[in-house]
Amino acid sequence: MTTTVERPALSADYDVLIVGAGFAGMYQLYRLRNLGVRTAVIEAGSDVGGTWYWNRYPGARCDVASLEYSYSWSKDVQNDWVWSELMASQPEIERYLQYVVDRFDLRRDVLFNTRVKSAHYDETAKGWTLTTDRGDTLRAPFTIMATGCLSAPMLPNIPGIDSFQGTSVQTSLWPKEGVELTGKRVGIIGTGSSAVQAIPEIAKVAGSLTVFQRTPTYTWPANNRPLTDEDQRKVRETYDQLRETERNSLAGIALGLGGALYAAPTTKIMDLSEEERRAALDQHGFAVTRMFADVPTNMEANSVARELYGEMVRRVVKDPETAASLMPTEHPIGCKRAVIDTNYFGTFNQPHVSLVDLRKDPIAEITPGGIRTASREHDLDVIIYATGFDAMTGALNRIDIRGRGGERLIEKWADGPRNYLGLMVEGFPNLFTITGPGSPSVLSNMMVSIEQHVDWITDCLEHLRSHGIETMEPELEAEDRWVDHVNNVASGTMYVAPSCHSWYLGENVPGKVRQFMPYIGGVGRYRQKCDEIAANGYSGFVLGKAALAAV
Ligand code: FAD
Ligand code: N01
Repeated sequence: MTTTVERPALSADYDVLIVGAGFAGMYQLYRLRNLGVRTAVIEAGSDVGGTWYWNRYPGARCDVASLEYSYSWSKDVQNDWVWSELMASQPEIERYLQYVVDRFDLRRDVLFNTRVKSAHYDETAKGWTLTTDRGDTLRAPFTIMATGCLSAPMLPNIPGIDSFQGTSVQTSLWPKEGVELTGKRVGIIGTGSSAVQAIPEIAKVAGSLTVFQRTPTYTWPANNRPLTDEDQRKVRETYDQLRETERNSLAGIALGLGGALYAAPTTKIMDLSEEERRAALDQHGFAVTRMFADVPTNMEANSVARELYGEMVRRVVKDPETAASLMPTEHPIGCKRAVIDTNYFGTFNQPHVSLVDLRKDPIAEITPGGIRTASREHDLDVIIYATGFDAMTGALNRIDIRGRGGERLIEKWADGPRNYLGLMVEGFPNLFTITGPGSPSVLSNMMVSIEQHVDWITDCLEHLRSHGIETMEPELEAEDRWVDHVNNVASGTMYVAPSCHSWYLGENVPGKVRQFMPYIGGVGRYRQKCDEIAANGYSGFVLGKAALAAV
């Protein structure tokens, strides 16, 4: 059920402002309301959902089992909600969040259709002033950015992009009313997770589908399926244990439910004979490359796995030229975010689906009638941009955020994001970021990381209130140490290999400095660190009026 609410009247007395009404913002609102804290949420969209409100493209679904990619904080919700599939589709995930929001009556504190333009720290008032695109000014001592890591859509800078006379649409801004694709000549630019999910679905209805690929993708079968009563019963019996395992794991995933982020394997591909490798390929198909411990860490093992992957592409894709173009050759397996699919490669065997390999035949321009590549014009009715996001820092940098002394966050982060624990930034007191850079965030089941951050922030605010502390921000040394630690643990891994180009590194955004943004240390270890810091009276943070007055 979706309940339309009037825009709530603004108050002069907020304690905390939250920006964003996705899974993070809604759980944060719930926690703060229970503390009796006066809170408003500001959301650009017309409803809750965040990622699952904006990304409505055909085929959109999660790739972590929904029984795990769901809130754990309400046992009632956990017991009452029934997921229909192993990995739920966008409409079901959106419905789920709407159900939670209705159940706890959360909408009444959200200002929808309202985008925060600026957030400035006022040193005299010791608080934040936010302005919006609707002319609002909101003030509160604390602000929490629940603005999302994959919420700042990227449109490529291709000449003529505005000249197209047909329908242009981004997967990440897919209109609620849908896009007419039936019988149309559809072109899609990009072959990341969004495109890989969308392509097989669009091929089912389009008159023709042309895929414009710059970098081929390693993608693994989703093995999605309907969930049985037996599946649900088994999980419900051990839910508490499962959630505890998630919280202390590497990637926020417990064993045995499937999804893209599997348990760490132990066998090494380099220990297998050629015959054994072939046998593994016959048995496991594409998934073979994810089953060996040395593939993510040893370049030679990675190359062997790449050969097997290529062999698998050739087995599935009938046209040898298309198969060759679809085979990733330049980057190692595991350096980019895992992609999962349902019949991605098989889709290219359909006569109305074609691939344009942009490495051989680059896009020259968008024209009124379609896309012109170096070799020819492709006439299209619809162009879909599945071209990704300015990840992790994009949503924050699109707000004019200024801290002490008017320092701009975008300038502080000009050489890459700097913060403490991914939670707070030196020079920006009383500003929290949920799943910010420098935290496990996008390397995990995000639901686990979101809940951990919301709980930590809520406990922290309670601590500040009960100790009469007005301000909090990281010490510069603590921040520097944390940034060094985040970089050190990532160095030498596949993620930062010179041949790797990924949004984790910010390389998809022109001008963005190459820095691996999430924290690779694992959600369990990270949680422990955050808890220790809190237990030590928030070590590494400067607390209170007196300390800050001296800065
Ligand atoms: P979001 O859901 O991104 O919500 C942020 C909200 O903030 C948005 O609604 C946005 O409109 C709002 N906002 C931003 N800036 C402003 C502003 N200036 N003013 C007002 N409002 C603003 N993660 C997983 O762990 N597993 C998955 O299977 C998975 N699948 C994904 C599939 C897709 C297609 C995408 C794009 C991401 C996926 N993710 C997945 C990551 C996903 O983003 C997170 O799991 C999670 O939904 C993030 O929730 P959030 O509330 O932190 O942010
Ligand atoms: O974006 P991407 P996405 N010309 O950045 C191409 C999550 N997610 O929206 O690699 C031509 O991965 C670009 O090419 P290249 C998940 O975390 C999860 O697909 O830069 N091509 C690439 O192919 C994911 O990682 C799910 O050479 C251009 C594509 O566009 C993240 O969101 C589903 C181009 C962008 O791929 C982002 O995924 C969907 C240009 N000018 C999303 N510019 C799940 O299944 C860009 N490209 C859980």
